[in-house]
Amino acid sequence: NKRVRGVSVYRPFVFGSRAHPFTDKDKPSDTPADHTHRWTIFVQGVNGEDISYWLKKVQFKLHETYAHNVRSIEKPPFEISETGWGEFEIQIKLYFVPESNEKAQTLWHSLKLHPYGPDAEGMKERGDDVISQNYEEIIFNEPIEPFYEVLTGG
Ligand code: SLL
Repeated sequence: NKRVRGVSVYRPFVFGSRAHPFTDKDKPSDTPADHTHRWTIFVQGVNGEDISYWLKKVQFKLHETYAHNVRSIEKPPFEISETGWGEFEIQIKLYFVPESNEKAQTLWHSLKLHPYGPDAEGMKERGDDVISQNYEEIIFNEPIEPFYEVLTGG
């Protein structure tokens, strides 16, 4: 398969976490006593844009305190929801569609459960969700022709 020479294709996406502190009222009874939050780690398009035409699978590697801590999601939404008590680094591995012939790429995200920044106290009092997310762009340098067609709708 020939590469499209001199061409780079950029695709934006967002990855990160949102976390919600349990209150006595909304904590499910089957949740372990020491779990304080429900959280979600996600990879998604900007403004809900579909990214599944280039992203095939996302593998999230959670802390070893979680059962089956390596989890793969093969279709959107590319996300995992869990409950827990602690913050940790999550490894996120992006696998691209087979036409791309591209190797998987690894990202890291620090799961945030606790409010931070200037309004941390206010957020805590109100029980606001804690959102920590990054905008990223993946760059496909000189994609092979079939993938270039997939990317550009050719
Ligand atoms: C810490 N280094 O000590 C971190 C580790 C691990 C968080 C945090 C587990 C849940 C379970 C959970 O919240 N682990 O019981 O499955 O802060």
